[in-house]
Amino acid sequence: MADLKDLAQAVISGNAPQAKELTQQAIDEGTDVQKILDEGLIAGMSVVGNKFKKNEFYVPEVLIAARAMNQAMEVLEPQLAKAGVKPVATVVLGTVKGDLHDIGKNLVGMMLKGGGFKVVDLGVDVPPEKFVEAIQENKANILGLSALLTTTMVAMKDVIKAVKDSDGADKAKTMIGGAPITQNFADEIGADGYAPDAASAVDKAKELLG
Ligand code: B1M
Repeated sequence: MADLKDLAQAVISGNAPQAKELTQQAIDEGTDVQKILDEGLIAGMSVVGNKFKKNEFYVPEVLIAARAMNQAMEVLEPQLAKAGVKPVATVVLGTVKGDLHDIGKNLVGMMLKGGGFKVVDLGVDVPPEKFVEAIQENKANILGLSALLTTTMVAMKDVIKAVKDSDGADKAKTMIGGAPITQNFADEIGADGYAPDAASAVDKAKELLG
């Protein structure tokens, strides 16, 4: 019988073939798909997030674990859809206008997916109106903004203003991050939350949902 602890461990150690195989085995054995997601994949990514926060894991280990989780998710997703399992919430994510850095943003996206969120990633150099449109189209609950340059972090203020002034998108909570960002800056521009790293972004997103 597929043990979900082994599945979590396959994710933690970044063993994608094993993660896929154990997910398929659990499905074939009739294990509840929500349980496979929660006690296998999300449990594994949550350990990865904690290790990353404690500097026990670095970027490469997180990327390898996220790849294992993504491949197992490809096996699980059709079953989740069939069973009507909904994501925790939807996050629209992107790097602000003028900024091309996306390594940290991608890590945040992967950790959010690992936490059970649906992530709509708009990429880099995203203007405020694109964020607003994507929140409206996807009925997103959270907007996540990333910036790595002191010259582009100010663009976050424009996005938050555009979101607050919009029709409907203003319901989304806003979360920001990136190397030059601080809690003080988040407060100053009226963002609802700030997270210093990808694992904390998952905790912050959950906190923002209440
Ligand atoms: Co650029 N760059 N870069 N660069 N680059 C920096 C940021 C810089 C600090 C380097 C330096 O001078 N020491 C400097 C900024 C200085 C400043 O603004 N004060 C800089 C500069 C100046 C530039 C250019 C202007 C250089 C030039 O052309 N003259 C240029 C700008 C291009 C542009 O964006 N318009 C540029 C270009 C590039 C590359 C394209 C070559 C490349 C980016 C490749 C890519 O991303 N695909 C690059 C890189 C790689 C860096 C450094 C070396 C590394 C950034 C990185 O990926 N870190 C960086 C120096 C450094 O940080 N040591 C630098 C790893 C990543 C995992 O961390 O992105 O911080 P980070 O993400 C973390 C957290 O910040 C947080 O979680 C992540 C994971 O824990 N986080 C969030 C991030 N987003 C979040 C969102 C959240 C929550 C948390 O909620 C939504």
